[in-house]
Amino acid sequence: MKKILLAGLCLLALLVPALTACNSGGNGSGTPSENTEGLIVIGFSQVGAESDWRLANTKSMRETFTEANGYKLILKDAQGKLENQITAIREFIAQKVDYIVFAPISEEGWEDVLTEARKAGIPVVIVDRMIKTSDDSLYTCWVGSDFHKEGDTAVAWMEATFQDKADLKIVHLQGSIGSSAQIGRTDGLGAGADRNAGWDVIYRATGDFTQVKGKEVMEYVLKQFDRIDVLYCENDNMAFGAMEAMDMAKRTYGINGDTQIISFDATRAGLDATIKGKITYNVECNPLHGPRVEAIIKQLEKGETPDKLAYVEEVAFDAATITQEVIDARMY
Ligand code: GYE
Repeated sequence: MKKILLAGLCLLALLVPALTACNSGGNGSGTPSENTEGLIVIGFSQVGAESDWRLANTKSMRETFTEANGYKLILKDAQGKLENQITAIREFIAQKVDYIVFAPISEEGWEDVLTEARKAGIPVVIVDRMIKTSDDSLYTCWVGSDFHKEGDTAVAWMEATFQDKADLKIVHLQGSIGSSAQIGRTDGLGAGADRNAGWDVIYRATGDFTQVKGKEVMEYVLKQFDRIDVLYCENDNMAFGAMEAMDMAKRTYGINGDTQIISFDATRAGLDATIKGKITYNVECNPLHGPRVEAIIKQLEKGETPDKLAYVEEVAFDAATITQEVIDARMY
């Protein structure tokens, strides 16, 4: 028995340095539990699967961080819960992954776990949404969208389009409260309503970025209000849900209807609805972050310093001018 134990220990002593040496991930040295020889180990904590945008984002990460490309991707779906995301990051630290990548569910709540990651010497790349912290040494860098700009783009279009209207009844369907995407898009409308005396936000509620909740909220809203000029909807999936509710209630929407829908994401399905005139204006949010995160990791592997903050270029689509070619060229 003793002999077996001794032999086991000797084997372990031989293996540990070998595994550590093979684990080429630069700063984050260690021994992840699975067989990762020669691969860079990425722990990626994803928000969930709430929308088409999110599915496209997960796909982009999976397609980029393949073993053929030299990576071992450990992807954890937090199912929309902050505590799951924190647990996932703690697991990545315990596993000694080479890089932690995460899309924060909300902006607050990261100081403790990121301090632990920093102590463990594991670089942290934030993707998509942002965190709120007074200590930006808690993360290596961030890449994602300018959500305030997205909100401002939508509102600038509203100001130009509805300038002749004395008053505007607006329903505001918000994304998951506390997420950067919600905060930026909501702030845009808030500033627009402050500037334009005739704008009246008659109802505001969250639909959590999902089609089901978008529909549910809209069913309630339609019972309360006969006149809705604008539905400012913080993503395509909630807009699809709201459209279902409006169809059922026999309310008209779109360029020829009573309610103009403004949406965000401009996914392929969102643009299909835009070219059909169901969504009047759709602000793009690009989910294809896999290659962007990979470019950052390549820089870090070479000892270079990536930009602390990198914003993705985005445009917006008007039902009046969008073309089928734009939709056909879309990757998501
Ligand atoms: O707009 C929404 C998703 O954070 C940009 O999250 C992302 C948002 C996106 O669920 O559809």
